[in-house]
Amino acid sequence: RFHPDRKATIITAPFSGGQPKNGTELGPKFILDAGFKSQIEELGWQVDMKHPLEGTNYEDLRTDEKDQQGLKNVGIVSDCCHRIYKSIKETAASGRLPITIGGDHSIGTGTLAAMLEHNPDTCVLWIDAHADINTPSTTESGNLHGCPVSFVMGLDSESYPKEYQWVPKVLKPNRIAYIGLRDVDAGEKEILRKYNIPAFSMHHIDKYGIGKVFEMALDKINPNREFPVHMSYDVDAIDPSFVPATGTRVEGGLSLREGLYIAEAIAESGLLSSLDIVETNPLLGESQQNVLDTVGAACAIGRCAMGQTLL
Ligand code: 4U7
Ligand code: MN
Ligand code: MN
Ligand code: MN
Repeated sequence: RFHPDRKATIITAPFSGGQPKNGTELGPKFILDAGFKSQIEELGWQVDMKHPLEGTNYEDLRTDEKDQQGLKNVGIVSDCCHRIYKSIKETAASGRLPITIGGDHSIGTGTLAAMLEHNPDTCVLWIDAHADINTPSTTESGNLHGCPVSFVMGLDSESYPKEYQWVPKVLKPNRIAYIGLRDVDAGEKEILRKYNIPAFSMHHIDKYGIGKVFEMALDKINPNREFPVHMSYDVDAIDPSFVPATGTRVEGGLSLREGLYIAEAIAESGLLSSLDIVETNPLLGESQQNVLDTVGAACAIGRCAMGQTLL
């Protein structure tokens, strides 16, 4: 069991440069205003905070233009990820469990790089409607929140912009598993197949049930349940009827209970070593209730992963 002394650090990542919509940068504020820190403290964790993006003005610099390579906002995304990376490395080195609150999922490059350098045995559960494994050559949108996994894997590395050269290529394809997929680009499917990356889609969840799928995912990447697990949780994995305030909604997602079950199960395993909760966009709800539901779900994911419903 990792982190028996229950010390965690909330790392805020108010960032939207990995995708084109305003508001993702407000995720951390809404989640914290909903009482997230004290909710985790009530579970017996000692919690402190880090704000590695303080003093930046990425929102003013974000554009919707593609560079010659077809990528958007490479400079700010790389800078942001590097700050997150340093902050998480420090946090993990001090023996605390980093909980990174986004922000869009482009920050995943920073978290993955930090946790895999901290412990190269780390394996990854990527909970998402999307595979986020586009490379600069396969991405059609040019939005870097669709690419965070590829950079740390070093896929198509000859196509990387110079800004990304600091990223260590530390993630092996047999150390990441996906749960919740239902919108995967053709180029991404090819990558998943080519590297034989374990990917559990909504189809598998319907077929086997979420309990079995969770076990199957861990069996692939962590068969002896010995390695620490980084869980990167994109709230769009959960169906938009429960989590409407997010930028890339895809129908037919996890029920709220299935989504929380995944977080509870990782807590139950005792293997969690770090957690991202990303892609909450409080400006995208059509009503106040939509925003409350989404922020509430993001907080619940965090509480469940940190042990709330363990009896
Ligand atoms: B998220 C997409 F084309 N694959 O690359 C892309 F469908 O972090 C979506 O999972 C990426 O929300 C979604 O732009 C990124 C698209
Ligand atoms: Mn997604
Ligand atoms: Mn994502
Ligand atoms: Mn999204």
